[in-house]
Amino acid sequence: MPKKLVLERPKGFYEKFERKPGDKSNTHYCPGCGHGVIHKLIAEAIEDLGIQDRVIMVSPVGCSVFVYYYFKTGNIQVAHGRAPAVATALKRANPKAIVVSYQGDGDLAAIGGNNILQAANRGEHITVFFVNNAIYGMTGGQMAPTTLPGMKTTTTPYGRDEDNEGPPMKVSELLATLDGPTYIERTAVWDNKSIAKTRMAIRKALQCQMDGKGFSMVETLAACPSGWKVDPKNQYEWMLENMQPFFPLGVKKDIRDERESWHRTPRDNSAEEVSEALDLNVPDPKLFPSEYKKDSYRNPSIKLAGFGGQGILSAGAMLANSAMEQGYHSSWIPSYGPEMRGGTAYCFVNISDQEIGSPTVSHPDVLMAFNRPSLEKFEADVKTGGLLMYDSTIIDVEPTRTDIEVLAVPATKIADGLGNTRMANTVMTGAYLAQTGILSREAMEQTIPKALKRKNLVDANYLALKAGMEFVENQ
Ligand SMILES: Cc1ncc(C[n+]2csc(CCOP(=O)(O)OP(=O)(O)O)c2C)c(N)n1
Ligand code: SF4
Repeated sequence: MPKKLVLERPKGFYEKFERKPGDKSNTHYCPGCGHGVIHKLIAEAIEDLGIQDRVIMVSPVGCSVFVYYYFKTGNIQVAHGRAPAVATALKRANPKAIVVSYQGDGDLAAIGGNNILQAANRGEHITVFFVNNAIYGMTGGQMAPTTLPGMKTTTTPYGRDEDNEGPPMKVSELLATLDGPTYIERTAVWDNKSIAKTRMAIRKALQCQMDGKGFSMVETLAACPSGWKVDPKNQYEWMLENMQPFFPLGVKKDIRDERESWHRTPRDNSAEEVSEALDLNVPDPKLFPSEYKKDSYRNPSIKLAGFGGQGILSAGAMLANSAMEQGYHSSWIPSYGPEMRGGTAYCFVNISDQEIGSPTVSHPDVLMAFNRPSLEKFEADVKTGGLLMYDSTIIDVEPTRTDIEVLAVPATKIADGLGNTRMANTVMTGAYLAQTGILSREAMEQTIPKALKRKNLVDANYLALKAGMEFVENQ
């Protein structure tokens, strides 16, 4: 009986591509684009290897940004060039997942050059499909690190000049020199034979990860007729003539047989071990009990904002540290302006009796504004029912919100009375403690000497803390 040929979409793809209304059967790629062929080979491999329920595709920025509309797998879309870093995290958090980073040459070799280098060097257990079409396709055909000598692009209108722009980057050869990777092969999709080899290489790379053998990558030379301004009918000849000489095909590294199968196990150190290694005090939750003034003051997310040099970041760090001393979970993230003095500075602090999901704060429960631009910029972000504290010595406007609690603290004036206006941050911190009761003065007093580089300022800061607290208590 003759074999029946069945043409159907691989199960690794969605049945319908729901990217936009209308035609649900086609991808967004231009006619002749290499991405479509490579997608199909990967989708077939996922189906045949039986790993669809374990695959997480990491899609890049570039023409293949919409990978997640096509692959019926786990999907995550990431910032330009950062796929190897995100893939690293996904794999380390889910060692049983098969994590695939799909990247173009602008994404992988230009903006993400260091990302791929470090991930390969660490021997991350991920699989990278690197589509080398020698150009930035999505943005209209600029030079990529892999652009060929003499090739005209919008940024090399006279052709890539090796004296000026350097020669094309051979990423596979480069990564193959590292100890980390296990399997690296360069293939192409310019005729049936090369497509068959790419099919095999894709399967080997995925199998390498399934076997726990470490980092695998397949670089595939692919067409971008739109970027190259080449008629799709002639693209294969063009590739053979122009790409092949610079990017020799073949296996660049393959030590799968020599490598033991191994899996990275996430570190699972106890709180005591971490505290000992980092020389931290093990917090005793009973040491300084909180006396919340209101239930809404529990578990605050706080934004402190002002000019660089006002001690915004150190006030935030002191709050987060003393929360830790008191047995809370806490987080602190600084944000620096480019200037050392006088630029903007703000930080996010979370204090919680629960684990903290995300350290960033877009809508704070508490805003501490230390200058007028910060008040004007961030007042609107405070959650309804939240608390806005501002330094009324230097902010000469009043907040306008009526659905939040507002506390004007003449922090700079109080600090000036104590001999140093730069302690306004500690005054404000004291006011916050007294207003909310969330942290004890004792916990804060333990933190101050650790936070201050100049030890002669410790006593003055104790006074500033006390003065801030008394200001609120005497209201
Ligand atoms: C941070 C950042 N920088 C620049 C861009 C603009 N940008 C979008 S796609 C792209 C190049 C993509 O080229 P490549 O990785 O070769 O993929 P292709 O489009 O050829 O598939 C650039 C520079 C961006 N989106 N984000
Ligand atoms: S611009 Fe190039 S890479 Fe992008 S879809 Fe079109 S042919 Fe493919």
